[in-house]
Amino acid sequence: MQYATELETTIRDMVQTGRGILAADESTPTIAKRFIPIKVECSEENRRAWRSLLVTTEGLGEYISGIILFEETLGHNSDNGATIVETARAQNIVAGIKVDKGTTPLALSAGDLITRGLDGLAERLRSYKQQGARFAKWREVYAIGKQAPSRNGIEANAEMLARYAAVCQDEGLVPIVEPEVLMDGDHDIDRHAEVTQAVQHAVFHALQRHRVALELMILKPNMVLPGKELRRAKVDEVAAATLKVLRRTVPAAVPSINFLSGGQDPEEATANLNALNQQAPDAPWKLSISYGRALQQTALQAWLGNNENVQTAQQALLKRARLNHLAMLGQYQPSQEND
Ligand code: 5MM
Repeated sequence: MQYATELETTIRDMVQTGRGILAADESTPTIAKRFIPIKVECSEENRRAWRSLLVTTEGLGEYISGIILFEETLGHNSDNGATIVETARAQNIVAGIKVDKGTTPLALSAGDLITRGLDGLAERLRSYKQQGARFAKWREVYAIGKQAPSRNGIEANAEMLARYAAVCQDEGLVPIVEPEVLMDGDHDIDRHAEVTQAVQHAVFHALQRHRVALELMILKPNMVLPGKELRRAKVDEVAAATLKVLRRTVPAAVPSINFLSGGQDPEEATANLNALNQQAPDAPWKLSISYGRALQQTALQAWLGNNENVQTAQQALLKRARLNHLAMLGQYQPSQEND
C-alpha cells in the first residue's frame, strides 16, 4: 500500500489512551436542526463561529485526538485568524472530513437506505488532503422495522462502506467506518443486538473482500440499546450486550472502536462508555468516543449564539470531554458531574 507509513502515523496520532474524537461534521441541514432549540440562525458565519468555539477551547487536546469536520469548515478560519484545521493541529488534534453525501432510499428495497458519494471520491480526497484532512468518515444508516434492514440492504451498505474505506487508504487517509443502527423505535435490546451483529458481520466481510487494512481504520458503531420509546437500559446491560456483539464481529486487528452517541443523553453516553471499559479492560481494541451531540449539546445550550457566552460554552465542552476521558479509563462516576 503506497501510503502505509502515513496511515500508520495518523492512526498513532488518533488512537491514544484516554483521548477520543469530536464529531463536528454536521451537514448544513443537521446543524440547522441543532441551532433551532437555541434560536440561532443557520448562517455560514454562525456555523463558522460555532466550530471556531470548539477548536479554540483551551485544553481540548488533552482529551480529544481527532475532530471530524464538514466540507465547508475546511475553508473556514477560527477567531484567532488561523484555519480551523491549523487551530486543531496546534492543540495536537488531527482534522478529518465527512465525505459521504447523505442517505437516500435504496431502490426496490423498502425500508432500506443507502449513502451517496462514491463518484469522484478519490479526487475529492486529494483536495481535502491538501486542505489538511488526514482521515475521513462515511456513515451508513440502518433503521429497524419489522422487515428492515433487509439482507439486501445490509449487503449493499456494507459494500459501500468497504469501497469508501479502500479508496481512503489508497489515497492516504485513515477511514472511519460508521455503520449506524438507529435507536429510533420500540424494539428491545435483543433486536438491536441482532441487527447490529448482522450489520457488523457484513461490514467486516466486505472490508476484507476489498483488502482494507483493518489495522489502519477506525470503527464508529452504535452501542447496543433498546429503542428510544422503551425504558432506558441499565449501563451494565448495555455494556454486556454491546461487547457480546463486538467480540463476535470485530477482528482484534482493528485498533480502536469509537462509538457514536446516537441521541443518548450526554450523561448516559458517558456512563455507558465507562461501563464498557470497566467490563472489558483487556479488550483488543480501544473503546473510545466519536460523539457529536453528547459532546456538543451542553456547550450549545450555554452558547446561545452569543459571543459573551463563549467561555462558558467552552467550559461545558471541556467538562464533557474530560468526563468521557475518565470513562475511557473506566474511572467515571456520576457524582463527578457535579465537580
Ligand atoms: C450519528 O451521527 C454521527 C455521530 O453523532 P452523534 O454522536 O450525535 O450521534 C455524526 O458524526 C453524523 O454522522 C454527522 O453529524 C453528520 O450527520 P448528517 O446527518 O449531517 O449527515
